[in-house]
Amino acid sequence: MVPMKPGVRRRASRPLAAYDLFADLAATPGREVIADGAMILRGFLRDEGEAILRAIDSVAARAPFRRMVTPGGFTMSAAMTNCGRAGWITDRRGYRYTDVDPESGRPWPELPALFVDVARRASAAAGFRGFVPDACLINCYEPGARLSLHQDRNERDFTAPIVSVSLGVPAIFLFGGAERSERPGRWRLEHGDVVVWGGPARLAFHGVVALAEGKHPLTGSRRFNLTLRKAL
Ligand code: MD3
Ligand code: FE
Repeated sequence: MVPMKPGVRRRASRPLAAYDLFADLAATPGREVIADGAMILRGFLRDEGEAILRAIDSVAARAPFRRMVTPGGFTMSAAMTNCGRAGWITDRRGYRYTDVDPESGRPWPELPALFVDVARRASAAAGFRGFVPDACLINCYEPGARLSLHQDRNERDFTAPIVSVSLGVPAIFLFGGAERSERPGRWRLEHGDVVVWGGPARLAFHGVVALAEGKHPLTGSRRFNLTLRKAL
């Protein structure tokens, strides 16, 4: 038997695997719990921002950022690209993962080893075991760009967490509940902050408020977000 820390309650039955240490790790300084299963790791990658931005540049050299069209015909305000075995796209036919970049017909660039390592370290810091991403969506926000409330549902396995990395100009992140109608909470995410979303938070509604004007020494007026996922 593993002795239980006093004051830490665990579920009698664990509904979702690989998430059993969440409550203990949430008590670490610099951690903020958004909801059960969703944890901010403040400044987790502050010292690695430049290296991650260089890796984003090398992905974008082979698969340039582009603004995609939703099935309803709207052009998204954030520009996106992907790396990994699967890349998330949207067009008039729907939202889905593809193994090739539709703009070039070539496979998406490989996941940089640094991104795989970041996903492993961050998910472990939030108590999720064995997370290996195969997809990374990279979002680029200019002032005014936003992401309306949505769920991430195009992945096959909802037991895997999602790791998101914020770089550049800070943004206000919206975190709602299981229903779109639930009024979302607001969380400011800054350069180097990482959020891990899993367990009961995996299918929560979320979005990003229109980016304010700002200046960051490494990205100028822009914000980048990496979303590391297990898509396949
Ligand atoms: C909460 N991107 O690309 S990832 C997205 O800042 C997306 O660009 C946001 O949402 C951005 O789909 C932030 C944060 C995120 C990702 C998945 C989640 C939050 C989540 C899944 C469940 C709950
Ligand atoms: Fe999302």
